Amino acid sequence: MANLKTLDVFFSLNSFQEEELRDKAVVVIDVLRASSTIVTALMNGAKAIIPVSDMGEASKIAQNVDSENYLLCGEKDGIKIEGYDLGNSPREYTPEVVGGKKLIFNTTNGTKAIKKSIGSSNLYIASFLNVNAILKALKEETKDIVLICAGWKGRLAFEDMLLAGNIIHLLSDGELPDSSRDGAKVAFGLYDKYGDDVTSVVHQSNHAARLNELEATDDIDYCCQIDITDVIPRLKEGMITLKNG
Ligand code: 3SL
Repeated sequence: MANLKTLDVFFSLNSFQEEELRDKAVVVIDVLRASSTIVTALMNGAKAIIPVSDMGEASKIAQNVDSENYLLCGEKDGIKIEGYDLGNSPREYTPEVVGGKKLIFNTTNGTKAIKKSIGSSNLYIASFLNVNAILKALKEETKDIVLICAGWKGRLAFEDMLLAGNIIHLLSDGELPDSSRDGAKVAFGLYDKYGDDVTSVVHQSNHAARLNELEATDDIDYCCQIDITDVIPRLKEGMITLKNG
């Protein structure tokens, strides 16, 4: 971890100000389910994902693009938005559906966290599905690193903090770095305690309970898979594309 300066974790999209991200390398995490869906879409051949903050912004963009090449995607409170092509189950984002398309993506917390982080120096999207690929990108970074957990409506989400802790463990070979700020220490400790059994602890989280009510239990198992892909989603000029794509 030769180049690492400081390492911090913000526990929700309401727990930081945009200015705090200036000149930082940022990783946005929303395990259930926005960041897992973004990773899956790129893995399955989507050309780009345009994150938006709300329905107004999504429909403004949708009105001005060629609908053959774009899909309108996302959810509100976990439920697919009426009139959208896709919801937020990563399992909907198959190669047949998203291959070659650009996606306008609007979610309750995840895309808001991404939009709020746009002023950072580099912005990546992490999930358990691509954790080692993100590690590789972070090892090349010379900036301070901030892991942003999207959380749920301003609250902490266990699964996001768990992945943040996993990333810190991997970055530091299991030793808490001296450069860790308080948020990083908490995430590191959480992963230390629960990291041996990611799937079963994530199933016990508050967000898993919400997804169970929406009959999206299979999405939880899907999002807890470790390293099924080496895609590194990175935001550039308002679009998320593959870092080396
Ligand atoms: O909050 C979000 O961005 C979503 O990922 C929430 S949900 O998993 O679709 O409920």
